[in-house]
Amino acid sequence: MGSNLGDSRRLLRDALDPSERPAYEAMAAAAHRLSRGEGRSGITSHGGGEGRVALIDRVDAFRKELEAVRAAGRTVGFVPTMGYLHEGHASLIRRAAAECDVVAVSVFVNPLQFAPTEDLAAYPRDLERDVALAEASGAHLVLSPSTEEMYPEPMATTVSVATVSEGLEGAQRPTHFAGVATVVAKLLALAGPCRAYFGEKDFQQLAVIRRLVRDLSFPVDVVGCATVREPDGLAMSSRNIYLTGDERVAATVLYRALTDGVRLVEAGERDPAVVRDHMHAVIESEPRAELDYAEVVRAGDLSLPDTLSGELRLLVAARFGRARLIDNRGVTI
Ligand code: PAJ
Repeated sequence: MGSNLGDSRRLLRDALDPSERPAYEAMAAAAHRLSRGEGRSGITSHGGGEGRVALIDRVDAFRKELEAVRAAGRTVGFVPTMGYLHEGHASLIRRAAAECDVVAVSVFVNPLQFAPTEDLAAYPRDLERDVALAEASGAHLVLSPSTEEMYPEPMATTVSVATVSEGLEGAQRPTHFAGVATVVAKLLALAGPCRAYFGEKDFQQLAVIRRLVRDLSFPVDVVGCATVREPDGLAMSSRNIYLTGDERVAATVLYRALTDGVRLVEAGERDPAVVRDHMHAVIESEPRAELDYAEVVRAGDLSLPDTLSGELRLLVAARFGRARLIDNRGVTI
């Protein structure tokens, strides 16, 4: 078997133009390593079918795998997540699989982006299910490092992105975006040149990451993907698991407020305060909702316009019991 593989690989290689042989060799070696699954340091293979996904818990192994993929002339798509994957994450992985040769997903609940009062310990986790869902959506590698593997010593370096981090979520969660920017910078450094997929669901996060990549010249194309919703409009989120039955019904008020806001703008309203106040009133009409903010900003830099024009984003945040939920919609006039 081994020598057959070797013979056929040699035959194929010899048929190629000499200039193409190194790339072919690197690709064949990477494919062989991926198909072998077990036995590599920090890597195990999962899943029963043809498309076995490699589960990697070591950051060096992850870096090497993706380097081998690129050495073979193949492109990398990367989808960073905190796990407990749902259809929103799956849509990012499917898009990456449609646009890239090899898709890597990271599953890491990043302590740096949680304040001491937030839900780090309670954040839902189910790695086995995540690996199955990632594989079914087209992923080839899942990086799932421990906290010690990601942060072997307390981080002395923090990446913080001014301006776009400051309002909205940044005002409510002052240390959050530095935690996000720091882990994303580290994950992108590990992944190397790639297309990286992020959801518009976390619109401010997407703006922070775009700015980070631009300012620090990461060799990464950031791809923003549309929000996936439940049939009643609620944006999918790992945190929806915290909602009781009544809160789950109440939480649809966020999408209703955004939809009303978009309609107002489309109907000609140009005063941001009117749109904001209307969204406030809609959310406050729901007794189970505790409003954090409702705002209309310029989509590009999240700044507050005096008069509404161009590409705009409406953003809302509210608490429903234990769950703090965010959502947003765009409108262009
Ligand atoms: P997490 O909340 O797991 O989300 C991972 C990615 O999935 C993010 O880019 C997020 O915007 C996207 N996503 C979540 N819900 C979505 C939905 N309903 N539709 C479309 N995309 C959706 O965001 C994070 O993790 C972390 O902050 C991370 C970037 C991984 C850094 O730790």
